[in-house]
Amino acid sequence: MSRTVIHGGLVVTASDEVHADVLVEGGRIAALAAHGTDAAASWNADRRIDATGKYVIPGGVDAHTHMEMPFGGTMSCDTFETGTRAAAWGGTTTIVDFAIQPKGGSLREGLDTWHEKADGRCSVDYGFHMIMSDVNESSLKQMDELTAAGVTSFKLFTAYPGVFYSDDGQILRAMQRAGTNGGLVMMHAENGIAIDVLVEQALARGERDPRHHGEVRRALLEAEATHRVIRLSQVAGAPVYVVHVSAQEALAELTRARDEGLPVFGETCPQYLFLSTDNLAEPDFEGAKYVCSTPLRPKEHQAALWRGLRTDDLQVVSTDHCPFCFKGQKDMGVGDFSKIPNGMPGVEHRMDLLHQAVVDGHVSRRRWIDIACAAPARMFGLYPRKGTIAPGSDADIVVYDPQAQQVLSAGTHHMNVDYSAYEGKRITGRAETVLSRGVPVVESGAYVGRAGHGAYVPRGLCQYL
Ligand code: DUC
Ligand code: ZN
Ligand code: ZN
Repeated sequence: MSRTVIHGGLVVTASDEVHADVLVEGGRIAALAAHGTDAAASWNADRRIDATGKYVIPGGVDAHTHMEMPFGGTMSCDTFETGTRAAAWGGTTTIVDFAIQPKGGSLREGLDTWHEKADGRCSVDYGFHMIMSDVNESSLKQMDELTAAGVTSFKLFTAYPGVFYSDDGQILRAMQRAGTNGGLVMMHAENGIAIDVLVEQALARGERDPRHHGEVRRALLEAEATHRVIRLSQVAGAPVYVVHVSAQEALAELTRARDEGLPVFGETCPQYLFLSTDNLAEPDFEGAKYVCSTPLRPKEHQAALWRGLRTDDLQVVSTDHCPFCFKGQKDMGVGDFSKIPNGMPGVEHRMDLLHQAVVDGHVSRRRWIDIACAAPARMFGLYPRKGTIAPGSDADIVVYDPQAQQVLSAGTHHMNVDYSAYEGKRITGRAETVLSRGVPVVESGAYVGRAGHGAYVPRGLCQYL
């Protein structure tokens, strides 16, 4: 069995910061020992990685991606191959992507389709959630089967009428079912029925630019839907996880419910922490690059989101990586913002942007690892296999250089999309070496991985309950 020692670095997990050497045997972490001790010095190894002056952190867990997702009349433009390679570049070693139940079809059919897309193509490990686009007697029953098979979370939408939308009765039934089989319902919380009215009225007034996407998807309509799904989950006696929270009013609903002691959880994404409606208002249709749902909000919301991350009212930062090229995809909505495919690229930059947040003083180093690695792993039944550095855990390890300087750009990123949402942004920090189950996928700043190394990971139940 091959042995690797990572020595001299500062091991940072959600709970600790220690100067320790890490012994990797096969694909797992075998031991940690304080740096400079006889124990660490006695380890023989085939490979030694010098992490002096670097952080040794768990590989990132991005619990919200959409590779090759058919949406808005087109397909998100990262495949599992290109998207997981970009993830590896940025120090993310596990993604959880969303398989989709076809309308009128079964959850199993959706899952099989997503397995076909991913199988043999991924650079890093992956799991699946299931989007339920047709909640009925049969699909409700299938939730039990999927939960037992390691797909333990189900996304429903109060948005996108006619596409993914579920009504309150369907949502309640799915939550009740999850309450009995241990699954976790994830909610896209925006009042899609009301939004569609506002879209129609805005277009009729001649408001057709990308910025109107943000205006019609009102913060109050996110807050209203967030309140509703929280109360439905309370009635069902089941937990709920609200995805991509962007409005401070929606966060306030989560905070209130958590103060009441309810098992409600929330995720936000880097785009809501670093970007704003100012980007949506960029001229010459450039704002389309930032069209996603929930939408970007005015800058003032960012402070509330950072505070929510510090106070644990938000537990997870995922990307909602759903890239569409500016040319040939986003431009489907020239002259009509409602036809712009919703989604933004980001899987490569989450770890770096959140490290920048450490540098900027928004979160501590350990909280960085918590929201980007440990909490998503615990939330989605992957812990402690993923999300930490401990004996027995998968050796998904990043040697992170906290001093490295980089400038984010479409010219240098590895996602298969023709723009960067963070073009020109300076970042302090960079993943230098990335191991996936002990195998190098990025080494000294070069990709050395392989499509097909990444394995499907069946997940356990939410570990927050
Ligand atoms: N929001 C997006 O912006 N894209 C994909 C799906 C979603 O809910
Ligand atoms: Zn969504
Ligand atoms: Zn999404």
